[in-house]
Amino acid sequence: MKIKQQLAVVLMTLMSTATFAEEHIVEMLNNGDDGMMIFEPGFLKVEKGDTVKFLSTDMGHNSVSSYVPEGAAAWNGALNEEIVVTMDQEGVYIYQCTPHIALAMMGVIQVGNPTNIDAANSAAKEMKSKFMMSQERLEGYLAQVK
Ligand SMILES: [Cu+2]
Repeated sequence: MKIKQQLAVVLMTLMSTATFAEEHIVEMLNNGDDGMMIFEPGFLKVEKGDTVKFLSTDMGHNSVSSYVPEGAAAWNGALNEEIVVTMDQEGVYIYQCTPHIALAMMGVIQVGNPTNIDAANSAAKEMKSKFMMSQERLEGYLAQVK
C-alpha cells in the first residue's frame, strides 16, 4: 500500500471510532430483499445517542415502538410520514408498522449493550400470536443481537 492509501485507512478508522452521533436510515417498504411489508434493514445496531430515521419510501406504513427498554421513550410515527428517533437509552427496542402487524412488519434496534435481551425476547414471544405470516422474522432479527 502506498503512504497515501495507508493514511486514508488510518483516517477512516479514526473517524469511525469517534463519538459523533450517527444517523441511520430504515426504509418502510412493500417489498424488500427479505419479503413483503418490511423494514429495511430490519435489524440495526447503533450507538447510544445515534438517531434512526424511518423513511416512508412506500405508502401505507408507519413506525411505532412496541417494546422499549425501561426508562426509554416510546415513539409513534404517523402513517405515510417519516420520523426520526433519537436512541438515548441502551438496550433492545422492538417496533412495528401498525397496519401490517399481521404480516410481521416489525423491526429491532440494538443500542449499545443489549442489557434487556431476555425481556425483549419475552415480549417478542407474546407478539408472535399476532403474526399470520413471516412468523420467524422477528425472532430472526432478535437472534442478531450480540
Ligand atoms: Cu407497513
